[in-house]
Amino acid sequence: MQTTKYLLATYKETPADAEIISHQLMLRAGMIRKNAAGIYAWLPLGLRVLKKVENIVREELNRTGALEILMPAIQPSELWQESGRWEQYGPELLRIIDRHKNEFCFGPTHEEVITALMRNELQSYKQLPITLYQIQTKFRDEIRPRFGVMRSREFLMKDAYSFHMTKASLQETYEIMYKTYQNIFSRLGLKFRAVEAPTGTIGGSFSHEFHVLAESGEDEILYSDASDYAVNVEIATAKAGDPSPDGKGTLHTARGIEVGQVFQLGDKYSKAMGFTVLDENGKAVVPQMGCYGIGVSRTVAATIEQNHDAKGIIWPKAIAPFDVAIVPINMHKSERVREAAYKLYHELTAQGLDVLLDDRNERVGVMFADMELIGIPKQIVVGERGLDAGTVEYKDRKTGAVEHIGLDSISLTL
Ligand code: 5CA
Repeated sequence: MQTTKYLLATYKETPADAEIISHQLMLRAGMIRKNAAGIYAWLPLGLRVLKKVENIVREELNRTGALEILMPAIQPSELWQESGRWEQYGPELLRIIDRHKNEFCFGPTHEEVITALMRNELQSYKQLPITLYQIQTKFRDEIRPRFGVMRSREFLMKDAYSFHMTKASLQETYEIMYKTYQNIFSRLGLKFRAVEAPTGTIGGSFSHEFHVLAESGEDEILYSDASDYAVNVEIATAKAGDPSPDGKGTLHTARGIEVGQVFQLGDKYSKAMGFTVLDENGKAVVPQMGCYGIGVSRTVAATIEQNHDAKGIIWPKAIAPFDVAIVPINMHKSERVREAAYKLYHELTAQGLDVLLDDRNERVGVMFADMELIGIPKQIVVGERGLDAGTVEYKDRKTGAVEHIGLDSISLTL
């Protein structure tokens, strides 16, 4: 991609209404734009990152054998009446009335829809266990949408639902999903903690949240300094300084951003909605259910909270919008620089890399500042002086370290 053909919508000023760094940087880098309170458009640069997160989530879910589907965003009230949540959910549920005066809602989550779907599709124990998932836009009419896409009203979620004949089978899938979440957040390059959690409006008996550790996090967690034990303070019986309940280490507090949550729902929805399958003896059994969510759009913001400096975003390699930026110095005056920059651009692109060539007729300082703001992990600077020596500058966004690398071998470095 060349910047002159791209929508590089960066700006220098810190937006007045953005309180936390990820929100400020997502606006300044030209990733998102506000449409209404808690409702955002994703610009090309932001969407590249969102899609990369989505793809890592999809790859890891597919690896477990979970099946991707796409359910409707708009859901009929009848299903929510069956589960009892039409009354329970309160004003966070955006209710819609159609021209025939039928009531609907914009789905904040999909337990009702998936249960209604599966009670028609699944008849026999032979079809279970099964896990289905989707990556889809949700709407929650949050009382206080804030921090950009971190706590928005419209957001992208991966939600997965599993169905089982026994509690043991549910436990098995729950553990696989837990492990899968660890893989996903590790691949994203995040520092995170799995935390015992309250079940809230989703319900069920047992739950873990996955928290990206960050000062701006809305949740407080207690974690052991000597084991994996951690708990959301909302349900903790211990406090900071106490010995960890697992007998290992001492508890400390930290702040976290909840990027995912897994639940053992038991038969809450299957029972309320009259869903049964036949077991080996032909007896009707109410399936056990689990559900597993990841806030895909929130994860993008959480990643920035952990990966930035005074100059801007520092993307982890796995989800960077571009792998490398080429910054030619005075390309519009030097044919030699232009030629070398384009040659490199075509070579690296052919190599399968996402390359951004800054071909604007701008001062080099402006180009550097933009590439740093949008957080491209590697920068290649092509200039007359380097070319005299047959080299380019290869700069690491995170450390700022610069290497002079032979023009002929740069493609091997990446
Ligand atoms: N049905 C289950 C998961 S299958 C569910 O809805 N779980 S949830 O309520 O925990 O939401 C899943 C994830 O969506 C959360 O962990 C969080 O990362 C994200 N999320 C929830 N509310 C918002 C919001 N207002 N803005 C951005 N992300 C959100």
